[in-house]
Order: sequence, then C-alpha cells, then structure tokens
Amino acid sequence: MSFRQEPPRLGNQYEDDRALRSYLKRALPPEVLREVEPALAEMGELAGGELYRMQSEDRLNEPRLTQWDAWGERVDRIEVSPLWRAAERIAAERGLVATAYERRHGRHSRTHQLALAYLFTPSTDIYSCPLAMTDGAARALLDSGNKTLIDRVVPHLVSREPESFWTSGQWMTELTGGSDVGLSETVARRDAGGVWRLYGRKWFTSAAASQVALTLARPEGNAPGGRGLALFLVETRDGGGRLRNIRINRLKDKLGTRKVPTAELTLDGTPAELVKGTTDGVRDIAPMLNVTRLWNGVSAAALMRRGVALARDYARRRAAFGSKLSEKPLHADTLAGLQSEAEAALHLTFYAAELTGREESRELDESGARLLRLLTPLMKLTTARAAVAVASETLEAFGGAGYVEDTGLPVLLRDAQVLSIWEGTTNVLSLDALRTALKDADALASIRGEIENCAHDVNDGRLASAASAALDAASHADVWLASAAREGQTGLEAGARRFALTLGRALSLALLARQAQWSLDEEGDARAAAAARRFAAAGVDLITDSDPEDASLLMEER
Ligand code: MFK
Repeated sequence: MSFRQEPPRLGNQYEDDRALRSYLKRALPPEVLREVEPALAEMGELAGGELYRMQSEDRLNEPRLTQWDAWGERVDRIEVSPLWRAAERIAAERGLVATAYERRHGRHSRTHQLALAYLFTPSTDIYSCPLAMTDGAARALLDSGNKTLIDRVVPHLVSREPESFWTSGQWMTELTGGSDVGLSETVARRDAGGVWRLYGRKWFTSAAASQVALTLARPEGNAPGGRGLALFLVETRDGGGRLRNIRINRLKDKLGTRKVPTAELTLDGTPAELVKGTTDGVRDIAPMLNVTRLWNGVSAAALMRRGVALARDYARRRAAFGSKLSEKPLHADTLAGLQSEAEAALHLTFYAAELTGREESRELDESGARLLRLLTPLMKLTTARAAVAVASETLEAFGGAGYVEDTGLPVLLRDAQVLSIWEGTTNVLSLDALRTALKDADALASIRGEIENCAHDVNDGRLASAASAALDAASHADVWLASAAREGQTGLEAGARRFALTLGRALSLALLARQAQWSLDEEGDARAAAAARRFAAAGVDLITDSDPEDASLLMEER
C-alpha cells in the first residue's frame, strides 16, 4: 500500500503553450504582442491555477431550475454553478467579448480576444457557450444596422463591468429540427399596440439564463422555409426580474456541457423586437452563426491543448514496466499524434480569426470575404472532429484513471463531443461547404491559393513532405469536385464530408508547415516541423472512390 500516484498538474497555460506563443510571435506585430502579452500570461496563470482548482471543486455542481416558489407562483429561476458565476465575472472584467469590439489593436484585436478565449475555455466548463453567443449577437446586431438595438443592447454585450454585462442566447432549434431551421413553427404576431409577440416552442436553447436572445419566428402570413422567418431580439426578463411570457419547461439532460443550462422553452406572447426585415431571418442571423462557429474552433483547439497538457505532464509522473511513460516510445508516439492535431487545429482556427479581424476592420477585400465564407464551415467541422478523437485518446493515455469521473478527465470527452454537433453538424456543414464551393469557384480557388502560398514559403527539406502532402490533397479535392459534379448530385452529396475534411486538413497542414518554417528560421525550434510531418503522416487526403450505391445497399436492414 506504499504506492501513491501523483495527479497531473498544470502550469501557466500561456507560458507553457509553445505553439500558441510561437504563432502569436509570428502573427502579431511586436508592439501589439508586447501590449497584449501580460493579459495573456495572467489568463494562462488563472487557467492553470485558480480557475483549474475551482473547476475541480465545482465538478459535481450543475445548473438548477426552480419552476415554482413555495407559494405556488411560477418563477422559472435558473441557478448556475459557482464556477460559472465566477466565469461570468472574469469574462466581463477581462474583456472576453469586449476586446474584439474595442479594437484597440485594429484587426489584431480578434486574435487577441480569441487567444484569451482559448486560454479561458478549458478551465470554465463551456462558459465559452454564452460568450460565443454574446459575441455573435453583438456582431449580428451591429451588422443589422438597427440603431435602436445597437445603442440599447450592444453596450451591455461588450461591457467590461460585471454589473452591466449581458449575455445573449441563440434560440433557433425547434422540435422540427436543429439543422433545417426553415421548418421553424414559432409564429410572430403584432398585438394591438404594435408590439411583436412570439408564440412557439424552442426545443434546445443553450445558456437559457441570458438577459437577451436572438431568435427566429415566422411573421403571420409569411411563406414557409427560411426566407419566411424573421430575426427577433427578446429581452428575457422585465424590470422586476420576471420572465416575459416565457416558460422554462425543463433543462436538458445532456451527455456533456452539463454546466450549460440548456433549456426547452415555451414562448407564449413573448414581446420581441424585429432586428431587421420581416423576412430572411436565416440570412440575418448568419453573422452570429459564423462567430459562434469561430468560437467552436477555438474551443476545439483549446480542449485538445488541455488534453495534451494533462497527458504530457502525467506521462512524466507515471511509471510502468520499469520507466516513466514519457520514456516509452509507443506512448511518446501516441502523444505526438495528439500534439500535432492540436497544433494544426490552432493554426486553422486562428487563420479564420485573422480573416474575421480583417473583415471587421474593413481590411478584407471581396475575394477574402468569400474565402472566409468557405473557410468557416471547413474550420469548424475539421477542428470539431479532431477534438473528439483527441479527447478520446487523451482519456486512454491515462488508462483506467481516464475513465473515472473524479479525475476530471471524462468531462473532456463529453464536452468535446458537442463540438461536432451544435452550430451545424459535420454533415450539415460539409454540405454547406460543398454548396459554397460549387457556387463560388473563386472561394475554392482562394483556399487552394492559400495552401500554395504556404507551401511556397516552405524551403526546409524537413518540411518538403508536409508541403507536398497539403498540395496533393488540395489538388485531389479539386479533381474530385469537378468529376463528382459531372456525375450528379448523389455522388456529390455522399462525398461532401470527405471533400470538406480533406480541404480542411490540407489547409491546416499548409498553415502548420508555414509556421514551422518560420519557427525553424526565427526561433531555431524544430518542434512545429515535427508536428507538421506527423500531421501529414496521419493522413490528410480522405477522398476515396466510395460508391454511393454501396451506401444505399448498406442502408437495407433485412
Ligand atoms: C463553444 C462555442 C460554441 C457556441 C455555442 C453555441 C450554442 C448554441 C446552440 C445552438 O443554438 S445550436 C443550433 C445552431 N444551428 C445551426 O447552426 C443551424 C445549422 N443549419 C445550417 O447551418 C443550415 O445550413 C441553414 C439553417 C443555414 C440552412 O437554412 P436555409 O433556410 O436552407 O438557408 P439557406 O437558404 O442555406 O441560406 C439562407 C441565406 O443565408 C442565404 O443567403 P441569400 O438569402 O442571400 O441567398 C445564405 O447564403 C445565407 N447563409 C446561410 N448560412 C450562412 C449564410 N451566410 C453567411 N454565412 C453562413 N454561414
């Protein structure tokens, strides 16, 4: 009984993150990095220290819904966990949303903000969900040009004062479906006073404790489908703190994201304000979707990084079969695979963040904007799938301990699993990317051009195989698209996921290789190059000649 196993430990999550620091050194002008680095180091310290400790103490807490008070009054009050309350305050004070809108560093502010989010996310049990939606709501409202709402609501969403900071929900999903939003059944009707009132059921509303929400509803008499929906803003509570004709039917019992108070709601005459026009709500909420998908990528990269940090530390503490796990060739090989996936995801996500920052600063031309439109779903789906695989492997790297709840490890896998589901499943986003690529050949050519630019920047022989793997995969994606388009819709749709993942992984690899070349030249560091080779060896080109007929055959049960 003398053996005692030391748990894994975390240090300063900014200081320890070689890949993030190297990326920021390349991507940010030196004077910007100098200014933002103290805040990143502080967030890294919190994430590996105080917040990580609080997260572990908060492990068993979950949000609670109280529907009735002691005297029979319907109250529908949600209480979130202590960690979440602390996360809200820290997020406001440290400008987790505000930084992107204050734009102290112009287009680089998006990178700064999302670097903070990347550090904050793994220690706050998906508090990134309300923050992503708040950021997305600020973006959608600003893009709407609705001055009244911009003046009244946006200052709260981007506030650094915890007392005036508001979060926003994003209520889209209904019983009819989370993907095919055009089927929404919620109706909008004007009352005698001219106020829009919403009637319907929202089936899956994340972070239902928010002060406002953006939601879709069909003004009475409008056509079916997405075009007939309109975008509305709801202020959830009145001055007395009572919900405005909203009933919280129950909280969802989910596999993961259990700190997120996801709820089913009934809207029964809920007052709402039209954000833009009385139609085209899907198009009007799209800016929000693109921001939340960006946060999804950041969260995926961040959870992967957390898994690797824990597994690597543990490998140095845990001995088996006569030596530390870190000295075992097979264990080191396994962790190297995880590191390369995490590093590639970081570069793909922050590339999308850079373009978003340029777009918001009006420094992105038309062709860049079209590239970003295609990049966003590719980035979201590629990083989300990688996060699930990395989280699963992380648990295995701990053996049985990874399967035991009070180590705090299983939650990594449960929380990663949502990333490929919400904000557009892998298949829905693959089809979105396919449609965009077919409609806009220039967007696809721009992605290809970026892969070529990165490959062109690579001149070290140690990166040659990685650069050519990225180029070959991108060419194969082009060739496949042209030939599948000739053959018809069934083959195109059946191959959309392999196409999208190939393009996403090819671009990830190219960006990683460019960073690796820079790191070799400027830092004398060969680790990013090792990650690029490793990522290339794991397989980038996923396109196969699968016959859609086989898929139909295999659908037959008897
Ligand atoms: C950790 C951080 C994560 C954040 C936490 C978030 C928690 C929130 C939980 C949720 O709410 S999850 C629910 C999220 N739901 C989705 O993401 C919906 C997934 N489904 C899709 O994305 C479908 O593709 C879509 C609903 C958009 C399809 O609907 P439609 O009605 O068939 O729309 P259509 O015709 O494709 O597009 C309508 C218009 O919007 C078109 O413009 P035009 O009117 O000018 O032709 C499109 O080009 C435009 N559009 C659609 N998606 C766009 C876009 N524009 C820009 N960017 C996009 N992504």
